[in-house]
Amino acid sequence: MIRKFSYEINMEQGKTEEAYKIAKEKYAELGVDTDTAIKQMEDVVISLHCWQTDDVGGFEKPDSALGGGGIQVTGNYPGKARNIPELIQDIEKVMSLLPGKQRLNLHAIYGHFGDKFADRDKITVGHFTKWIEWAKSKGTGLDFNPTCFSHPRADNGYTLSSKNEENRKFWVEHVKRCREIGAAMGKELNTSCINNIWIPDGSKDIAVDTYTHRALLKDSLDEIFETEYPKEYLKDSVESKLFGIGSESMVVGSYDFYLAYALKNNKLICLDNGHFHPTEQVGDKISACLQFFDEIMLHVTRGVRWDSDHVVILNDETLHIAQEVIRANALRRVNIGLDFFDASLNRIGAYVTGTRAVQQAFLIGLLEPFNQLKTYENENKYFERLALLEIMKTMPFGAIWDYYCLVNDVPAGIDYIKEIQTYEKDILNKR
Ligand code: RNT
Ligand code: ZN
Repeated sequence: MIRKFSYEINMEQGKTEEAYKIAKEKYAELGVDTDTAIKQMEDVVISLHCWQTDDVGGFEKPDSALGGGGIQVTGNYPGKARNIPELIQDIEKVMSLLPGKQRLNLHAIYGHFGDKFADRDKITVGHFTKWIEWAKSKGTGLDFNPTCFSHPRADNGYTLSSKNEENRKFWVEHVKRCREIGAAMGKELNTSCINNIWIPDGSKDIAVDTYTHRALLKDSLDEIFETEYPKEYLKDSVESKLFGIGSESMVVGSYDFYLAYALKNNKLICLDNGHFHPTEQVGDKISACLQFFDEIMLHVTRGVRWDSDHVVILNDETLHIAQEVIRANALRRVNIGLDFFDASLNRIGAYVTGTRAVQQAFLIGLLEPFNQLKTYENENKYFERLALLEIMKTMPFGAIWDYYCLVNDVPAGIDYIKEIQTYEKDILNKR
């Protein structure tokens, strides 16, 4: 943290507290208790996606890099994490600048492989024991993801739905091992690990035998899920997509496919809001899915035109997702993960900005006068409902957010920008 003289801190703290007091009164006029909202933020646990620190490269081999799979990272801003110690350093920096609680979401390519390469069908819990130890020491949970891309066996665009039986088996084995690793994480850490399956399978141009590919995917998943783990250790989720780079015309793991599969097989559905048509709203899917699923998983991201992984900002989409979770009173049923990667700006700054945006969206959701809005709605008072929703947009939310940061002992307002600049100068630029 940047050092400040104590009188400066006291002054700033005083101003933050004063602004909070006034804002608290404003919200109270609308029947909203800001202290309660801040308390409820304890249930907003964000699973940090480790891959923002190194452009989804992973550490299987020296100089591993993201290859294919319908996702792409652009930019070469200096300071990318080149190994696990650097990644941990970055993650800990990110965590030190975030209020609230976090978990860490690892991909299979982030194991401790040392100089002994282990192919994806050979990874074991042993490659992740150090991560488990790290998580224990931080008191945080871990989530996990098979890595079904950046690999020669994924080169022709198909993995779990491949017609090449040898390749399909290879990926089935990989995902099975990932579940075993995830279950070990959950068991050791006393908090269930979500193992989220996303595959890049699809076709750039018109595909005709979609039926067979989807049948193969179904068979692969059935085989993968044959082993059952207690849900206190492991939860499985499946992530759909509309299209990707190189899979523009057909994606095997579409929303219809996974929604049906997950429901029928008691799995979680993972909604990545970058994976739908731009006029579709993931916010609106939440109360629908929650009628049928005990829990769902989110990948909060920002889609920009054809790309699904820009740094999250506090836009209407992020807000709508958070509001719908809060309105459904479903914080404990919705697992909040992040998914963005951008190498064109300070990665750690982007990471903190994106995560804070999600946290802000949830805090705004918690500060909504939901009962009043619902009453208007029930009474067909639609002008009043609309007016109040509009009024909420100009409420002094910033003062509540700053206070929330203050009580969490993390920089409020613009202070984290300086923190990131210092980190860049002292750490990132020396890599
Ligand atoms: C890709 C999916 C998937 C990945 C990560 C790295 O479109 O969103 O979640 O981004 O597994
Ligand atoms: Zn995703």
